[in-house]
Amino acid sequence: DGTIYLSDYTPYPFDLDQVHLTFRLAPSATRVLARLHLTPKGEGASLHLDGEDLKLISLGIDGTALQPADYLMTETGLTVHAAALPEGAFTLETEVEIAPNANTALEGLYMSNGMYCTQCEAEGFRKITFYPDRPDVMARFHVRIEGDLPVLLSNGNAGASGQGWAEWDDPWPKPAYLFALVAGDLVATSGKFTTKSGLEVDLNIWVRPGDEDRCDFALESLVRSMVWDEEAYGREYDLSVFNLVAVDDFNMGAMENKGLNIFNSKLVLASPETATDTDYMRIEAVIGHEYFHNWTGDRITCRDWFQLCLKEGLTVFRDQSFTRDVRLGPVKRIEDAATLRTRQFREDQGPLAHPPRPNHYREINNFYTVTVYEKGAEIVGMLKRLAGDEGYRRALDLYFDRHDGQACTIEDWLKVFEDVTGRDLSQFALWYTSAGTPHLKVTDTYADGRYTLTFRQSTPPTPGEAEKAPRHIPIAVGLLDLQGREVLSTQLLEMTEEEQSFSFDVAEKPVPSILRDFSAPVVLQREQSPEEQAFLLAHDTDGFNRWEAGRSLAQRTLIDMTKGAEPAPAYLEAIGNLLADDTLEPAFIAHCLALPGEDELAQAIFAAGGTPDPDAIHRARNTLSKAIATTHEARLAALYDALEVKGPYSPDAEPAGKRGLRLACLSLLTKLDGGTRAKALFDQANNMTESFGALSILIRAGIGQEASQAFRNRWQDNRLVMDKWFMVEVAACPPESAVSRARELAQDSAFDWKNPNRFRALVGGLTANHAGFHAKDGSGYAFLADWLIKLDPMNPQTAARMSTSFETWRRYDAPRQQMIREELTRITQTRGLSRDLSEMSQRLLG
Ligand code: HT7
Ligand code: ZN
Repeated sequence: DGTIYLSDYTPYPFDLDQVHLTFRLAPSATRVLARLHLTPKGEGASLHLDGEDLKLISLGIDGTALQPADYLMTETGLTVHAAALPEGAFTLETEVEIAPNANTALEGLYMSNGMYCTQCEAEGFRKITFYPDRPDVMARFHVRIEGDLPVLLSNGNAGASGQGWAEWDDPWPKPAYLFALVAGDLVATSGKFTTKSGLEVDLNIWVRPGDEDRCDFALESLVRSMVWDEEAYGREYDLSVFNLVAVDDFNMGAMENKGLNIFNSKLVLASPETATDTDYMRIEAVIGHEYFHNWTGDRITCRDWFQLCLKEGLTVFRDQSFTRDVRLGPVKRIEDAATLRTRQFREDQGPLAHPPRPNHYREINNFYTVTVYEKGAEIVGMLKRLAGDEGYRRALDLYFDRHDGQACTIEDWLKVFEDVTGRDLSQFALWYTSAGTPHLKVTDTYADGRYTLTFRQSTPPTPGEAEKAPRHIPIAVGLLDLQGREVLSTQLLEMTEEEQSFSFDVAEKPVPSILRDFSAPVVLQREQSPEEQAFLLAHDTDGFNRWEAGRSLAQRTLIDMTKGAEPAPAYLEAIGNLLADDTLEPAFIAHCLALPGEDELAQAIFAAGGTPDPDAIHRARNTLSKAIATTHEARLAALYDALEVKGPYSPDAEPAGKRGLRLACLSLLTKLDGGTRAKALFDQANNMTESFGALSILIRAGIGQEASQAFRNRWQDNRLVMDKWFMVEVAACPPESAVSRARELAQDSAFDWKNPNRFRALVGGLTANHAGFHAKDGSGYAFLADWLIKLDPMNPQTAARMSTSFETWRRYDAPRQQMIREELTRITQTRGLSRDLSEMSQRLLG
């Protein structure tokens, strides 16, 4: 069935040291001429090159055309028989024709608003020319571009150029997935950077004319990333130019092509009027992420796609550390851990669960997942805890020294930690090779001055993996006395057995603070009274666990409320204490005030053996918000007034934290004031954070029509702001009208469904509206399935990615399960379904 297995890996039988490519650009008939300098590693191997949707014009070796009997061409590639190959090194020459303007899948060479651009990861290069399109074949690329366009870019350093042509040389060997080409009418915002070793680098952010006034923040973020990587990891940039291009049509966030990063324009363009604080933060994080790939991805790449989390997990870990260091501080850990728990734990709980390093796949594009990225980053974080800061830095130095220029595996990565620390990491390796989230049950005893914590681990089964061996789990623990003083500062306990106890000598029975800083991606299960949770929310010295105590208290309160309980007084009182504590950072209070999301509550109810009722969850959240607002109205109103940020907008963490808390207060106050404050803020706001924040609050309260119309009128010509509008119109609207609003907007002339950002805004907006998507009559499911079927022939990657909204189907009641199964079956039975969506819908059905 086309499944590819890790155990089948074999090295490529040829070395490919140099590649010469010439592009003669034309929208419907681009010619690609390739010269590949190949040397056989042994004797008798035939030469296989990947290739899809290519029209072969000519094929030769060392200047002589090949005869039809010398090779075999199929839908997936071209094989030159061993007998037709000369002995020793040779040059293979091909010429093919491709049609970028017909490429709607946005993979390979395609067009976006008249501009040529490429996306080659994971297997897009085979749509450009015949080539060994696998990450362990690394070559030096020389590129010539011919086209009547003002800007012609490729990887590496600029070579000769003239009117209508340009040459580029990349001195660093790279796999084909890092190849890039951009050609169009573009303008640059430029800067310079000098590396620690004195290399002068030109920096350019390329955008469409008209967008150049929104590039400054991207350029500043790039410089911050370059400085940070030198300081935190000792890694310097290695070319004389770094080009970054923004495109409007892009399947993911961005791409780390060597020396020529290509970005979704929403992750580049920002001005105070058009981008929110969250947008600014994401732009900086993703610019950092792609830049950091230069070492963790480009200089050291993956041997095969099973090793994807080698580059992605490590690079996410690096970008998270960057944001924490330059911007958010400890609040960043709360955000990252919360994302992991809502999104990755959800994946682990359902039919798509897979190990961070999978051992088989049908379509690799379906494995760019939260498990590979975010759980991959958590694993790196655990390694750092086990090795210590200094051990981690030595391990990374060794990794860069030992593997520069290579295509590596997870085993190579773990070996550097073993060599540096002298530890045996064979049990730890299970984090990479096994799926699922361990559950950690904790009990405690106190007798004769000894406090004992006993942990028992178990991991629920995941598809294809019924039995789970115990993991090596680093558990950070601290102990507090009853006055809230720390009697044991943070200790790292290492659990390796199924059940294990750890004892501490303390004068009185302490309150434990377990899994500090979220030291491992596990579900902690511990009987805790609401009073103890409130105590930790008030006193824990660990920021993450302090937030976590409030979070679990809120979750317990809300789950009880779905069963008819009243809001818990202990929770309302704890929130009051928090609002009155002026020693706390506004951003931290804002995180504590935010109630768990509806999907997160559904996940928790299911994990505890229940069946979530989406409407009851929605009602409970509304009721609790109103109770918080009523109980603390005066304090919320005072905070709202005091937190106003005056003066020109800055996206820095401090004003952004204030705006975040102010909007959280506003959201609660709107439950009581009929929207007076929110309307006033919407009218007065001079920045998108407050304008969009107020709009969302008004729509959520069911009183947003006027503001929504005004917002649309003002921003109808701005693509990125209109994406926000489409999204919030559906995501925030009352659940009972979510599907009808989505249907209505799907008919709107501004709904360009072929643009992935717009599609994700509208269709993703509905799936983000938990109770709306799970409407009792199944209309949300049908809407999603209809659109996936429609998008699939056009853009299979985005269709497959969006299908993950169905992954939670087993949580719900029998009628909802049945309706989702029917929609998934309808998708699988669609004729001509892509490999992407076909694999996803089959896995989703389980
Ligand atoms: N490494 C990049 C992955 C990516 C991608 C994968 C499949 C299809 C389209 C894609 N665009 C970008 C992005 C990153 O993780 O940095
Ligand atoms: Zn990445």
